[in-house]
Amino acid sequence: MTSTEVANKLPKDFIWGFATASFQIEGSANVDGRGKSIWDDFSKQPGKTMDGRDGDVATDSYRLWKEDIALLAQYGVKSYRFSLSWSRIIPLGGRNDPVNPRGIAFYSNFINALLEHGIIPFVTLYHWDLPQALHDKYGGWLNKDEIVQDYIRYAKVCFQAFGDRVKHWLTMNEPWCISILGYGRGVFAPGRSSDRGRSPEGNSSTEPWIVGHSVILSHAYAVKLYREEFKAAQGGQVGITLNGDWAMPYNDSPQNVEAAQHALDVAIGWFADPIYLGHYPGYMKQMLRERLPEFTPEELKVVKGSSDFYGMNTYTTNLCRDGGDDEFQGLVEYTFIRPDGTQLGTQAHCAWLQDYPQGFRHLLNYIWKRYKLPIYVTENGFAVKDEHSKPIEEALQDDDRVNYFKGITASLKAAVLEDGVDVRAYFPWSFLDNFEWADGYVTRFGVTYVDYETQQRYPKESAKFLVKWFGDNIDADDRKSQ
Ligand code: GBH
Repeated sequence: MTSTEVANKLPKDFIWGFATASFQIEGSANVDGRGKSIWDDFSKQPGKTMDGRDGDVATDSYRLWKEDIALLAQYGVKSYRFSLSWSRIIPLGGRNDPVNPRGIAFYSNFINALLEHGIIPFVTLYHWDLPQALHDKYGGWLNKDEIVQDYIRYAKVCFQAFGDRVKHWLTMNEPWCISILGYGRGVFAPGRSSDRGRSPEGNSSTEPWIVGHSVILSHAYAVKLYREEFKAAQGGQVGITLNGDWAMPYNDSPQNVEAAQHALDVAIGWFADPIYLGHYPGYMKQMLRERLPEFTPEELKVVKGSSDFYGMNTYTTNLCRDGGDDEFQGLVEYTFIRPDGTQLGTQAHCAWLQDYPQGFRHLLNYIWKRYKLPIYVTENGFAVKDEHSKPIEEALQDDDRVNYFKGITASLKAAVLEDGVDVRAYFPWSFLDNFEWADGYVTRFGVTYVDYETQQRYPKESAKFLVKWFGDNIDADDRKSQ
């Protein structure tokens, strides 16, 4: 490129690929020495998933992993984001419990096969599947002193076993979801909540904040370990990935402008502010007072600066109005209906998701200005309304998802090339339709259709769109010689 030419492509080392998580795809729950995770029994309890189905088979990817990698290679992805199942690697989870060699062998072979296909492994250590034994023994994330040590040991086993080949690590997926959905709303495992209709145990006003604190510390001490004992030899990067959607004031009233910031403080700042800035957001302290745990000065030193990059999972935009009593949203009400009665965007299958690509560009700018680190977008995607009840041929024409990704990729390019935001990676969610947690198999996020009767995979139009878009919009190595 000559100096007079304006860049119109993403840089050549931009990483893109698709994402998944262990419990959502693997199945083979009782195979090769795997221990149970908190999702195994939870998903089998009546009423916990929309279709009453569990994760025992999912997309059968533990057995079909070679086919999955062949499809990724066919798509031509540069990278694949997947997560490790803690209870396959350490069936009972704890720091003195035995490591399962068959669990290590599975992921080791998987990583080797990715590398043989030239696909960069992007590995999440924890995507919500806590070993059941740790929950039973001491309450899992509720017990800071125990869980931090057990998590560090798990991380160490993974760095030792895979770190010679894995150079991109994510410690945790979406701590807000772990805390709020698991211990506040009680809709995700372990399902604790103050709502006694939902759970015999739990305290939604205290437990989520305790859990969030444990997750931050577990992340931070695992990163410290990586930096002190592995980074020099292995040379990888390690960080956390946070969920968070753009918050837009419902109108320009000062209360609603402030409400939008409060929404961001609880959705994102709760974790990002301590990790990148070294303190909980002032608004969280004001809202929760003594219910918000405190870091010791020694802990804070470990927490601040504990992520090499900003890992971002984002799906939608919420219009924000001051009020209500939902602390999990910062005492802010969310809506998709504008003051003039129009909808923000196309409605997805899930109530919480509408398509509003401008919000993605705003969020990238907000994160970049506030946290000042390169951004890896590790999840972003759309579930087409009623896709599960369409015949396959129709489901493959996933126009709403294609439009979603058209909007998002345009916003991504504008953020990088016009706004100067340093985005280094983009992973659409998800590689495959899969076990969508409390939605069971009703909600489909895949760019690849999975026929659960046969476990056949069929690329949707959205997969074709994304493959072509990234092929066209990343600078080729040989660009200079053109
Ligand atoms: C991701 O979370 C997950 O990482 C992934 O495993 C999952 O399959 C994917 O989304 C699709 O859902 O109405 O209060 O219950 C997305 C972030 C944040 C989206 C919480 C749903 C619901 C909030 N999620 N949100 S609430």
